[in-house]
Amino acid sequence: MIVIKNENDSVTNRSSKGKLTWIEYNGQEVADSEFCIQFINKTFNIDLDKNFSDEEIGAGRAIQRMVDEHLHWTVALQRWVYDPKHGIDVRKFLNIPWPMFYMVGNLVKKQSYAQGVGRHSEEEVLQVMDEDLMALSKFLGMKKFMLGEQASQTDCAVFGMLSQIHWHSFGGTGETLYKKYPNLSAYCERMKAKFWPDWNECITEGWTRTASK
Ligand SMILES: N[C@@H](CCC(=O)N[C@@H](CS)C(=O)NCC(=O)O)C(=O)O
Repeated sequence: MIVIKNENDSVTNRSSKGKLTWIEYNGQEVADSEFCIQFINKTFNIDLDKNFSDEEIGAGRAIQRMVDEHLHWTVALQRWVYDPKHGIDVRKFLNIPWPMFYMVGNLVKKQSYAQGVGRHSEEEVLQVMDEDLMALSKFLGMKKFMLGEQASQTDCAVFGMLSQIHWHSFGGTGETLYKKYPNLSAYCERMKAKFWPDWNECITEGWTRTASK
């Protein structure tokens, strides 16, 4: 495994595209997680998909798109709009001030409306979220990782999104749906154990402390 030394910037600093995620490497900015992965692959000569067939890579790509461009919006709506409406205090766990909380909630409403998912009713959004989770669960089946015995690029996207539900749902609706699929929970724990042995040093416990690593 290659370990690239890195330092976190403030989450309030956005990329030139106005969003997170972005990286800077030797003064060069790369914006959007997809392009960050491609840049890291090229710069460090990494091919996370080398163990897989074209068909597997193609299916993995489709899964990544579903997660990044669809499941993402349902998770954002659930966390920032629906759960707070039902009295689940996401703010307390994320340790952020009320004005920022409302700002993000309004942004999510506006952006998800423009994207399309936010035009559905809450019931419909939760239904399509459940369908995405079920698709992930069925695709994963008994495998260790999304494409097989080895982790691949697809796992970067899938773990990134599922970990938001697994560790950051605070008993909300997303968690209730997610818990219907125990192989997804086991998968998150497996990814954490394999790739983040230093997990506790890297997290801030909802911004209540500084990460030591
Ligand atoms: N496809 C992008 C999605 C980025 C994205 O939606 N980022 C959100 C945070 S999860 C963001 O920066 N939102 C702030 C904004 O839109 O102003 C990626 O994977 O980098």
